[in-house]
Amino acid sequence: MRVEKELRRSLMKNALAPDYQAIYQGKTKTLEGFEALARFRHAELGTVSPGEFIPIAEDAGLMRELGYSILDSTIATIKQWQSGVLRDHPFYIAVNVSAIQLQDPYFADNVLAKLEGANVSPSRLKLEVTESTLVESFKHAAEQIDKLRQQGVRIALDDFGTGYSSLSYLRSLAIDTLKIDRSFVANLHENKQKSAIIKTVYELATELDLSVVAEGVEEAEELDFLNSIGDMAIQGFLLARPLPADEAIDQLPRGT
Ligand code: G
Ligand code: G
Ligand code: NA
Ligand code: MN
Repeated sequence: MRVEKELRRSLMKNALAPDYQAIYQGKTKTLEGFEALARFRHAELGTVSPGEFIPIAEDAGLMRELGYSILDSTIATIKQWQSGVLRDHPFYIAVNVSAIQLQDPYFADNVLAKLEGANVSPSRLKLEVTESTLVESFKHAAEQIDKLRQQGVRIALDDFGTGYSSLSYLRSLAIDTLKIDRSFVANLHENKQKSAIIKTVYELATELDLSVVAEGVEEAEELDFLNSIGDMAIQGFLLARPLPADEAIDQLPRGT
């Protein structure tokens, strides 16, 4: 109840800025893009994790507004970086989208209008969807996704491999990127099952012309192993933590 009330108040004040976690190409270590991760910082409640406040926002009917607030922050950040420190760099920022957002028949139109209004190219934005996002109303979600992709917004299938029908989504939905869930990445160099699964997912993605992001890379051994499989992008605490916009830029390697 307390979290809900404070969320409402923060939404009204526009006080919910996401953190940004850098994503790098595994072999070259060049910057590829970022993932925006919602953060709710409150003077008394402290930092409430999205794992906690997103279900509350959904139950309270605040997810639509929260989702647009995170998109607005992200688009403002893209606009700032593309004309500043990351001028001439083809970075993107990926935003997580929940089921409720994708059922809005105007979601794609609204996102595209926001991009246009900010003079930000749709290719700068990637949206991350999970199987559970799609399960609710696949047809409606797929329509929104197709519309966004037609204009150049890219789509990643997040937490890949954790659901029970990941493969059927690959058949029926046009996407750009597979994000291999971090449960497969943790200690993969010491685990035959995990390394076999990642190799197979990588081959599948390559056959389907999808790019791959491995999530939750924490150890140098994991990175080495992933690089031995092929060209993929790497996200994880080993290379970067989620940070507020200014800090995310400050910690980039020189010459990025
Ligand atoms: O940042 P963290 O690991 O605590 O995130 C926990 C969960 O919250 C993850 O599953 C992540 O995808 C989700 N999440 C983070 N930011 C957003 C957001 O802006 N919108 C939605 N729908 N989910 C988010
Ligand atoms: O569900 P989703 O994949 O969107 O969740 C991303 C979450 O993973 C974010 O909340 C982020 O904080 C977290 N995360 C990012 N990198 C790492 C990592 O290296 N290790 C762990 N344990 N979590 C990570
Ligand atoms: Na994500
Ligand atoms: Mn994920």
